[in-house]
Amino acid sequence: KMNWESYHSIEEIYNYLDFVAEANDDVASVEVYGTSSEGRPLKALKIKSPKAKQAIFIEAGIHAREWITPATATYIINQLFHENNTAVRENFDWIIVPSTNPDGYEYSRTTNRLWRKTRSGSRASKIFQETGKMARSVKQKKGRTVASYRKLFECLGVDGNRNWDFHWREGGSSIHSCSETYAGSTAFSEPETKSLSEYILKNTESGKFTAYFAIHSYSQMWLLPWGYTKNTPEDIADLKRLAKIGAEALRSVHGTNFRIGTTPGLLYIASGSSNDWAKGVAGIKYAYTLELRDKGYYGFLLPPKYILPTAEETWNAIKACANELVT
Ligand code: 0X9
Ligand code: ZN
Repeated sequence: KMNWESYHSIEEIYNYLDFVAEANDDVASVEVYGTSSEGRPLKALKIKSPKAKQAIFIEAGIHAREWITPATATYIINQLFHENNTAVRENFDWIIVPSTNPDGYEYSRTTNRLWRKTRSGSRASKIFQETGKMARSVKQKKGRTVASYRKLFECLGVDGNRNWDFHWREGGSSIHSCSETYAGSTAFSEPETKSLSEYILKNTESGKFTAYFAIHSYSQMWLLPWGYTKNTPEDIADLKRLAKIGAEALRSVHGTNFRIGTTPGLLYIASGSSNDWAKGVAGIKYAYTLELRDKGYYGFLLPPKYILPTAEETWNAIKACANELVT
């Protein structure tokens, strides 16, 4: 089982997904849509509703240190199976991925709390450090020195929210592997983003997905596309209208205020994000990024006592959006 009084390991989160799928095996299933760089399964919870005409996709945890986001995603799953929410659940198919970056999450839990990126390169780096030899997975180039290999392994991982193949490596992302916003050597260099994108497209075939929530922390913002440009999509008024409904529902629970705006408007230009790709490539109309609590007092280190209130208000926001989309 699960609780929302403390932050849980990826194993506990995955066990919870399995538990929910087993307890509701008529409608829910766990799908392993890929494998992380370090070999962990990438797991989604899928809910199939026979009469649903629309579907909602929710991803969390692409940034390792944003612990409140996997916790909120499991809470949303919990609520979807609460008897009070049967109607909203049955109006949609749902896919929820509580941790799209399990390697980074575990690294943040065990080694470096403020880790953000994936952990690609970590296996090869470990082999190199322990044996001085190159892993077979690393393409060896002629004339490379030991020092240049050491350099290669100095900085690991890629920003999963700069790695998507839509305006990849344009503004607000870095070509330097040590940067926190490193875009990767190619678009979709990371198994975590590549397989997630393929999984989304596979499920988008039916054209059912109308809403996409990329859940992040922190700063209490409801971010609208685009991230890669200051221009806005032509249907921005529709996106703003639904965002207002969501933010108002969110505020009504504990009084938490969310600002609504585009990423460049409220933060900075960011290209290669999942949010932009979901709208620009997968064609999901209502594609949002939510930045959960708080506004920086605790920042990423949000204490466990705030998990429940944060999850409650976020669920209420998503529920309000869902209800608005059906009626
Ligand atoms: O920079 C990011 O990736 C996100 N902020 S965070 O502090 N969680 O790292 C914001 C991304 C928003 N991007 C789009 N809406 N496209
Ligand atoms: Zn983030």
